[in-house]
Amino acid sequence: MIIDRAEVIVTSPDRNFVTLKLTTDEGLTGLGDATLNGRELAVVAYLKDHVVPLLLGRDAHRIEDTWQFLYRSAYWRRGPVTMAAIAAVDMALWDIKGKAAGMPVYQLLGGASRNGLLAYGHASGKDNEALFDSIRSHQEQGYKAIRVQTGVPGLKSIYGIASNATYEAMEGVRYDHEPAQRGALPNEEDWDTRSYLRHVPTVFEAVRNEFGPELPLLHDAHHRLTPIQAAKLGKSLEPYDLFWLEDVSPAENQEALRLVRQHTTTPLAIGEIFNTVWDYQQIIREQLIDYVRSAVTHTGGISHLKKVLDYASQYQIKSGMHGPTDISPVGMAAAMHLGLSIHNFGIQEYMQHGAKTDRVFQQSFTWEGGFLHPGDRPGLGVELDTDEAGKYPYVQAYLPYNRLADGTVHDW
Ligand code: KDG
Ligand code: MG
Repeated sequence: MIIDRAEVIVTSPDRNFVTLKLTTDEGLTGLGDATLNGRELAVVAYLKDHVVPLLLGRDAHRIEDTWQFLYRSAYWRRGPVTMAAIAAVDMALWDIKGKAAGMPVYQLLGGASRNGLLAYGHASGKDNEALFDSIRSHQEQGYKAIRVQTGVPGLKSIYGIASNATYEAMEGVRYDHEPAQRGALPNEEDWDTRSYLRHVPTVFEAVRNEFGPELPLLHDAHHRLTPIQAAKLGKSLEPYDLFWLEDVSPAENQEALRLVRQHTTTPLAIGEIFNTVWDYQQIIREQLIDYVRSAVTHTGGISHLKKVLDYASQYQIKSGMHGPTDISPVGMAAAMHLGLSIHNFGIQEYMQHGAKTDRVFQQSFTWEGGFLHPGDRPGLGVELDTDEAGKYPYVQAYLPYNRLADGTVHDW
């Protein structure tokens, strides 16, 4: 079975998505997600100019060989653009293999290890009242685990808080939270670490008082803290029994996690901006984290992320795959098939896409009682409606960035 056609489809229903569509000489199609938030067109060029010409005529069944060929023959390894491009090819080939076999991809990965995937949603609010409403609304939607992000007194806008503009753009659907803003320049946000460190524990105390001890709660510090600040936060959140504390310090410094670990028993999750197993080498071997946050889309696809997670499983480290709105329904489906099949599944992040996105990507997954399941359609179970996709051309959008009160650029 030969790869006969490869198309790169860019569409922006509610936000930008990049999708690779492969077609075989037997007429089977496979989809892969190549969306890299705010840098989408770099992956489009990488795919169109350098990958598509190499794929045509290749055996569609040789997934591992194609992965190794794309990774090693480029010479320039790793990096978000390269690994998102390879991920898209990998996902599309798994999709095709599933369709050829007449089986959902999770069956090809070893079959289901559980009945469904516990998922967490994003609750947020500028103040505790708005936050509590958001938590309640997530519980009404069935979420059994909830990420809590909150405004900080004195800061105008901050990561993770849904805005009214977003509600309007999403036709009134609560959408916590879409960080990429359409426009020619990135939005500037402000940041103050001391206020944040003072405020966050008070919010978790209030949430525990209101919602009780059972509800699994998560929080994302989004790479903003130094190791010692991260240690302090982990320690101050211990009484509130978090499911995890995410990205406490910039992820590229693996060693920083040693210091954090020495000071706190709050479970740590990291890795949404990692691309390969090499980024995890030290923190997995030294057991410095509890959850692997990579998305299938940004870590070289199902084949490579499975290797990372198999490695992690030797140390009782579990999956917590990235699933924000910038992971397309194709990338989400790939995460669900992988998550259902591995033994060391932990939790799946699940933000719901908007109605327009759901019209472009027809999906077969189910979401019931707080659990996801990829469905039993052959392949990944997602089809792309090209007419719908064509209605929404690419729109320039950037992630925001942070400045401190004195004007210094800070991690966002
Ligand atoms: O594109 C950036 C987002 O995916 C990221 O900000 C979301 O941190 C995030 C999360 O945990 O979902
Ligand atoms: Mg995150």
